Amino acid sequence: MNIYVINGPNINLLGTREPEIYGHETLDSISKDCIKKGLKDGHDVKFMQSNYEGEIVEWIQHAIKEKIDAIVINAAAYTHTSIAIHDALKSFSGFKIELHISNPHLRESFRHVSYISPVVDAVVAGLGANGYSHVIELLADLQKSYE
Ligand code: CA2
Repeated sequence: MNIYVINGPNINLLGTREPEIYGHETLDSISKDCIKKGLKDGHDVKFMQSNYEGEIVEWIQHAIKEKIDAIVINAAAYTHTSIAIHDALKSFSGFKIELHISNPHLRESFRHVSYISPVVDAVVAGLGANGYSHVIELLADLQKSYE
């Protein structure tokens, strides 16, 4: 499978601040781990992070054009605000997983609404940074069970 792992604003700060919420791992180490685990199963995993909503929309459009098999998206704060990312994901017909490091439902009420959840196949939240590699490991099986 060709897999895009798309990360939204401030995820580049992982491992540098708020370790009690987001842990000690950096995005770089998470991405290296996922690429390695993906390769083992024959997946091509591409990691991306942007602080800009439009750039995330463009990556999703690129995934549509290139017929990428799956998108794993942690839209970060845009989860709770972005109709643009919702609309772009709706047009992507591959397998889609919304991922969060923390469980937003245990946090402030403004994090309880997701504009992403209605347009994805599955949501993974609260597994910490390990959630990324778990999802990559399970992706091929998950996709089959959702077909
Ligand atoms: O739990 C998640 O993965 C979130 O998507 C993270 C977002 C937050 O707005 C969502 O409600 C839940 C925030 C990402 C900020 O990442 C930081 C990492 C380290 C230090 C500061 C921020």
